[in-house]
Amino acid sequence: MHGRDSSSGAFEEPRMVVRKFLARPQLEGVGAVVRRSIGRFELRYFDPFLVLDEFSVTAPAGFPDHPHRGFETVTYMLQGAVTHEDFEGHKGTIGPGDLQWMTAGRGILHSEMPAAQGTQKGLQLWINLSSKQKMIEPRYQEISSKDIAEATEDGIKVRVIAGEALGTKSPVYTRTPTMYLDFTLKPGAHLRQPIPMSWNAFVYVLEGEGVFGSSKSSPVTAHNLLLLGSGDGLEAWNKSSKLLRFILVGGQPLGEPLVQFGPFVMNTQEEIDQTIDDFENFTNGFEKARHWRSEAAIGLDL
Ligand code: FJE
Ligand code: FE
Repeated sequence: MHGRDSSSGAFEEPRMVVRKFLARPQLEGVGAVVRRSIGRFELRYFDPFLVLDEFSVTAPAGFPDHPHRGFETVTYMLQGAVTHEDFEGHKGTIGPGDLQWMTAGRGILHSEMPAAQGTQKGLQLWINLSSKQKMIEPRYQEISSKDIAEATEDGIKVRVIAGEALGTKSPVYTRTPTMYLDFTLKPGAHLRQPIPMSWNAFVYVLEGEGVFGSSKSSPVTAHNLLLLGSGDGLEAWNKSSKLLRFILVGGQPLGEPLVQFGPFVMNTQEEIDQTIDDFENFTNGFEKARHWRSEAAIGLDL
């Protein structure tokens, strides 16, 4: 076969695993536990990805009122539910399998708190925005589990959060071009998934054990992040007797300077200074932060 046909899973140069990180639990927010892979000290930034957290939160722990500017947060629920409310009055609850793709742009102040008994689990990915898009109007894309595109083929199930797989496309609009695929492979299944050549891409294992890159490599278990090297696709195998579940995420690198101060991500120190000024003085997108507190924070008397 000649040329490239991304819809049929054809590619020429499989990507190998170049680095592996085990994400261990740490405390974030108020009493919440996250397994942070991207965004920790040894892996500050994997352009365009700033943070990948596998979070676990049980009331009264959570992520009360905090701001964001200059990037997007993508929250994908695995178990339980999280209620979010922001300073514009946007409020909602996302449950198992639901997705919230939030473009913070010039500024969001919000809370993200448990909405059910027991432990709420999910993934939160922070995707950087280009310098031209950092100050755009905030926007949400929310997709409930039943509306997330799914495809099944030869022992492989994919939920297409962003991008395309097995001929199925996600309706999510990505400002920084991104693919985000949730794969479940039955025992014996073999996946071949195209990835654009120039993109950075990683795998994060959620459940079971998988063989990635080369069929001879050792199996990788849950909570491991795998950075993929150059190439135009991923090969993965489930050689175990249990289900294998992992996400495959890829994005077009921005190649821009990065200055981060917590939840503010800009290109220069000047822009960060301006952002702190805007947040303290309720300007340039933070106007509504002046008189706002979340109902969650009021209820907890924070
Ligand atoms: C944040 C610390 C934080 N990972 N996963 C500092 F914890 C957060 C934050 C989150 C977060 C929220 C959810 Cl729902 C899931 C998360 C970090 O809110 F924004 C800063 N700045
Ligand atoms: Fe947040």
